[in-house]
Amino acid sequence: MGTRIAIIGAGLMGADHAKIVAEDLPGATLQVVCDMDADRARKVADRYGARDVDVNPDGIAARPDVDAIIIASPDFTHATLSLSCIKAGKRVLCEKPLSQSSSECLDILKAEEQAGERFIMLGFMRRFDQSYVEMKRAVQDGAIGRALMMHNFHRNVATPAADFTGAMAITNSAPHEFDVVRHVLGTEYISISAFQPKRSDTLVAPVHMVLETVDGQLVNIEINNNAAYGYDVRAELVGEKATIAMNPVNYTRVDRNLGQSTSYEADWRGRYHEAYRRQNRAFLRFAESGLFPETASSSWDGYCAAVVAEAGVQALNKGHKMPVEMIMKPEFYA
Ligand code: ISE
Repeated sequence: MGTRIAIIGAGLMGADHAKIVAEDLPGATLQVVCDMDADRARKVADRYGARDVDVNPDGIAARPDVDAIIIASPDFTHATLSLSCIKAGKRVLCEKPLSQSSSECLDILKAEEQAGERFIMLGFMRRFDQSYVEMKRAVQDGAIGRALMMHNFHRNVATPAADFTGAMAITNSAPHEFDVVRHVLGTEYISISAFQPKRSDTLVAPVHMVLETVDGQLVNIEINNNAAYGYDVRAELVGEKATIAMNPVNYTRVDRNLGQSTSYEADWRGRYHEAYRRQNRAFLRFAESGLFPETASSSWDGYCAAVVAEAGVQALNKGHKMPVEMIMKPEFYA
């Protein structure tokens, strides 16, 4: 039977997690697919052979036939659902963000500390992507010398919703970079500036951010949610002795008509196919053993990403640099 996993949310990411649990996670059983839309839950459950469906997300944590939970419902539900899982003593893989409010994140930190155990692993899957793994290793083993700067590009074909704003580029998309860059560099940010060029149409323009770290490094992040041509993530880390850059992830290229081309994925599920699977395997081991995986993001990392995003939105709205001010890291997360 293995570890019985419930998935809350049967949208794009919920369906992807259901697929991974059903097809690529030996030792796990897809027990329940839950969505307030019963038809949506049923469709995903039938496609991946879940044992049951549910329409009440608030009741999932307490179900005796569920051992661990993947939260993939809308962003604003993540914090409340995470708290109910901590209360029920069930381990959680929560899609990012933990919450868009840093104070809600603090409630979760408090609940975990009071429980005396870690329950939440956050779905910042890029930490499991081989390119970032190698960049982190290059920093740690000194292969590029002291890291000075990290350049990042994060481009989506189009915004997921018509009412997506520049602020949401910072609260919904950029947290991936906020998290993975501080993970690779092993540091924290002290300030953030944010700028936006003008588009000729009404679509959301790219957001360009510059962050400074406590160790005096610079981090550039371009978030372009309307890049049109494909899902494209790039990163280059500049050290004092060498640089290390991410290669485009492609298995093939086409040579034709005196030219050469490769293709882009339409979204992140293909680009991070392997990272999601590594992440979910790490989550399963966490659910089985209670030992928090070394690479994974914790609730503390979720809090850090939320603080940076809040400062980033203020920097964009006010048009000037904002400090990134976090509480001291609790001993519990050391
Ligand atoms: C989305 O929510 C994600 O998490 C994707 O990984 C990211 O690329 C996209 O920009 C977000 O909107």
